[in-house]
Amino acid sequence: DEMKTQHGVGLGVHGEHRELHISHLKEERAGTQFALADYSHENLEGILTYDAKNDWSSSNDTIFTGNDAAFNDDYDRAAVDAHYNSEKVYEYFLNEHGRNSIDGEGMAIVSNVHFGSNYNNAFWNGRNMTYGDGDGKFFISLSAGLDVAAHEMTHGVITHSAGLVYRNQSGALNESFADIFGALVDDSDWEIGENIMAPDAKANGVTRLRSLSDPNSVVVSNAQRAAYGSGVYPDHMDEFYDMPVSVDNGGVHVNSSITNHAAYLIGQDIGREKLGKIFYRTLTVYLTPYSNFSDARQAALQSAVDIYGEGSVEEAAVASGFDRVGIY
Ligand code: ASN
Ligand code: ZN
Repeated sequence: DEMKTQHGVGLGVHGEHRELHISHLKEERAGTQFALADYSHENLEGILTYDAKNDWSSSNDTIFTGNDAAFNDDYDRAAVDAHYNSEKVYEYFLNEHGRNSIDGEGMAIVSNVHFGSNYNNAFWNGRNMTYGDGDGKFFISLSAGLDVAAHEMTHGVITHSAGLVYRNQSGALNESFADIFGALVDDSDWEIGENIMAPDAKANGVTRLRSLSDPNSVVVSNAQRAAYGSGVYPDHMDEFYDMPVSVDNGGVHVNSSITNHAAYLIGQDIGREKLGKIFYRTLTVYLTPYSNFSDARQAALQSAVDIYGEGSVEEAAVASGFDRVGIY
């Protein structure tokens, strides 16, 4: 098959008009098709969007295709957003941090959409991103969230950098960096998942998944509540959930909110761009697989000193942010 870079268009989950990089796929028997395969970026293997076709395999390799360059069908929407958002996250890491893709060496960025049936989640499986369609009650298609895409892709960046082990405090840091970069990629808000909530969730007051600015304002999910007892996301070490590893890998999705909130406080002081610089350096230069919250504080302080100097206001902002959530 010969694949040639093309310009395409599509409709996003919320009806946005999207400009896309796609490919022209010439197959002798099947006729001419267009694929969500973006080969337009120099030194990048590609941004590829696959169709899981409601199967429960997250490592299929069927490229998402259409008969023309306009991906406007209802079924296309989740794929259009995964494809579009992947490119946005790629550009963020490249332009803000000089990182070329997930591994820093131009590896292909692969998303699988229409994973499973009514699946209310998205994940990084160690090699690619995978998105459920949601059940339409709690979630809509999860690829509709740029912050969700950035969260999942950051898990990939972490795999290829600090390698934070996915349990207890190192796991909560893994989750937290995914949320922090999720929030930083996604324009100006400090919320995660505000674009993927479905009507029933909103009717019950669940308007986002997590909040970096005010973690306490979000109640933990039904599934989490069963395990944690009722509760809200913590914003201070006084509220740390001491969970067994059998529960959410030791509470990685809730204790992450403590360092999330520290990042928010730092961002309030010095702005999102400097926060991103400091936390990117923290993640890619200093953190290691078993780093804990206290290590993250030290690493962020050192990163601030490296970039902005000893005694800088940026260093002070980092100290203050971690102080205020009780991490020393
Ligand atoms: N969406 C979740 C995450 O990225 C899925 C999971 O718990 N693995 O963390
Ligand atoms: Zn995650």
